[in-house]
Amino acid sequence: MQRIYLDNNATTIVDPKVKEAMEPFICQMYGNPNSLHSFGTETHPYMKLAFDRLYAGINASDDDDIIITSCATEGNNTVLKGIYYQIINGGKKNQVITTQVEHPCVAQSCKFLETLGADVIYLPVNRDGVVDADFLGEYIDPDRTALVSIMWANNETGLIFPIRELAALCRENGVLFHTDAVQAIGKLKVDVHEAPVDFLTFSAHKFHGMKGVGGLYIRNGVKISPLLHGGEQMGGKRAGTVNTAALIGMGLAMELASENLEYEINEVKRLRDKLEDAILTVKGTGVIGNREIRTPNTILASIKGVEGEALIWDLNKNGIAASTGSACASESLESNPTFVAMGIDNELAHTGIRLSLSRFTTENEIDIVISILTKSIERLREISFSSI
Ligand code: 7TS
Repeated sequence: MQRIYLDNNATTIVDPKVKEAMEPFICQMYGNPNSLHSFGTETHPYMKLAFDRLYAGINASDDDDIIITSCATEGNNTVLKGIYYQIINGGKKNQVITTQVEHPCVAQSCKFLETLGADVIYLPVNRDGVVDADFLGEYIDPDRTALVSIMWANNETGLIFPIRELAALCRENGVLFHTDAVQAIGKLKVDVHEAPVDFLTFSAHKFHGMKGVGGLYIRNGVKISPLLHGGEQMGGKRAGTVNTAALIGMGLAMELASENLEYEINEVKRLRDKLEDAILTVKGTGVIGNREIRTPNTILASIKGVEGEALIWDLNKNGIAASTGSACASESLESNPTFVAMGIDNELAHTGIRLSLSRFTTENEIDIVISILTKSIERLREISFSSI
């Protein structure tokens, strides 16, 4: 049976070119990059190239920092806890503003900061499923707000937040701004000059690099306490021996993400729209959010009368990998803040599935998915109807 992977918001295939670039650093050039001998020093030019590619990928300046982390969860924890110890703890600015739809690694870090005495505001999203600058402006208090943390694009819906405006507003008010750009890299133009963010998190496995490696961008001059203390790696901002092979692979993955951006925005979107149109021809279906303000690869569909999980199982039996919209961010779709804000009724909300494509998805695969998915929906509806 042919297997088709449509869960690219959870993780992506490693690009074979990335795998090839990493291989020499596993069993040949395996020295610790901090060692003085040639096993260590011979990795330096490759690591420098990887950093150059990461800086170019998000248009960072030479004097900004990018620290290498183990994942986006670490990057996001570093920002939130780092800001606590740098600014909030015992100071006058003790407020963090975030949204109700962040990934759990941001949401749970915020909950933890609350136990330490921080005041956290969780903004609801509007009817478009995002937060706009006017709304954020009502909550920012330059004397009290230490940090605003808002994702660039949502992992469940794909909806894109107006990061340029949100970051600019924070800059005007002297408030630090962090964005979790995990779902944006490779799908949207990410430029830290156009969008004046102070911190930005990314994770290689979401853009065809390895799992277990990511990056945190820190604007020049912005101070943050490290999460991991130890050696002097990453200029003292993140101790621990870096995963050399994974970093070198992530550098190439970032360059390939930039090179393939046009393809993603046009061709992946075309395939996504084809699948979405086919889903919408089935009676009683809905897709969350305007497709023009969604990442080009994502569909969160809702299918009346069909349990999301039952559909995932049925698709899986037929070789298709998708996920329920609730996989990461919320207990159930009925209580999903995006669904609530967008007025999606309970019955539709109960029945979500997320389909996420990548540049490795083919037209033939989409045609097969359309055929299997529409039959699955029909079959599951018959079963649920006959069991009433
Ligand atoms: N932030 C966002 C927006 C994410 O989508 C994810 C993973 C993370 C952070 C965590 O990344 P990691 O590098 O620590 O793994 N999101 C998902 C998802 O949507 N389904 O599975 C994982």
